[in-house]
Amino acid sequence: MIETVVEAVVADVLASTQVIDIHTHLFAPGFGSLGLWGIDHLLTYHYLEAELFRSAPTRPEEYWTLSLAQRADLIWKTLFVVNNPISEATRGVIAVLDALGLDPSARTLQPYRHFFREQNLPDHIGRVFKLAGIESVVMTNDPLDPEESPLWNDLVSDTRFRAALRLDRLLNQETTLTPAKTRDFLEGWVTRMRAVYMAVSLPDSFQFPANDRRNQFLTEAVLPACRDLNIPLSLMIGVRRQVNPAIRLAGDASGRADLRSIETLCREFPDNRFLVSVLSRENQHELCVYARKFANLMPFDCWWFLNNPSVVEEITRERLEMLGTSFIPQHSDARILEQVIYKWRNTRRTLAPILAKSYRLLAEDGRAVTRADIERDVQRLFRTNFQNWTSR
Ligand code: HDL
Ligand code: ZN
Repeated sequence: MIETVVEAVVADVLASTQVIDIHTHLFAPGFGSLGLWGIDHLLTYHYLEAELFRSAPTRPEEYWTLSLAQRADLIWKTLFVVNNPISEATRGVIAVLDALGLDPSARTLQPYRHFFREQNLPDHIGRVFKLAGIESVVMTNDPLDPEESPLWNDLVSDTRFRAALRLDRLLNQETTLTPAKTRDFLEGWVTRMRAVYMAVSLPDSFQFPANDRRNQFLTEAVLPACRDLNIPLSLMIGVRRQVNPAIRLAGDASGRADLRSIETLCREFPDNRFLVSVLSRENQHELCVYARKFANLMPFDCWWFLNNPSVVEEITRERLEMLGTSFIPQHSDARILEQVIYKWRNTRRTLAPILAKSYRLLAEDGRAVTRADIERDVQRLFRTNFQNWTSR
């Protein structure tokens, strides 16, 4: 295939392959108001709140006294009217409005509020998933969340929304549970949720081994439970939580972690499978090296502050160079339903030239690829790596 044809075929295969979005903060319709959607939530996304405070004189303490609609109006005026929406997160809202057939240049939110008021959620979810090219998403479910926990009692399941059991409260905060009771607790909830993996976000200071409560619960409860239930453990390492509490969800930062913790975990627990995402750009290359050492380590995604084309390109190229297609390139981390439209448009747009370049180099070195070859690679990156990792 010649150069332009390869690019076009890669773009077409990416566009026509439905992806499994392995980490989101979305909720199935049965979770009611926990599931966020619509223009006011899109605009009060914490990525945009962080940008607001850099471009408006409003202080956080004043901002938090405003209603949701007032906060959304302020963000729209500041980041979309007074300034051009050229950051990733602001341009994303424009892409969502455009994909939904709305004129993204309105000066007020009224026309968008009218549109979303007209939507019926189940149909809207179907339309949004189709526009985003996603087959299903994995939620982030916390059985210790007093708001979420009771909703599992008589939940109407929706196969487009799979569960992941999130362990942050259990592992990063004091609870009354012992390690032994925790193991039973986890096995019960994985069964109830039909969770496809367990997950925890960890600080940049995370160490394993270490003589601390988190290590004890990992060793005596979480890792044995994951092994016996045959599900992976997702480790998301490098968060520095609440460096600026005044801006709430937007107040977290990132830090370089000591990835020897992953080395020890993968080596000492060979019967466990690990999904690993690290938040610091400086940790990415060594994560690839560790993935070459341990076949029970699956690097995944360009997480949070890394989900920007300039960084995604670097991370994805080094993964392809060192791991072939044996990694999971992206998740959306969407918190508001319609965000999957722009997050997956951006991922496909960034991936296309990177994959095309890999095929061009392969052709130059003696082997041209067919469309079927490209389809096989994209299926693996977008779907089967995750399916195989979670369903052995
Ligand atoms: O801990 C996590 O799962 C992170 O993704 C946080 O939720 C973060 O606030 C976020 O939304 N990142 O995109
Ligand atoms: Zn997340």
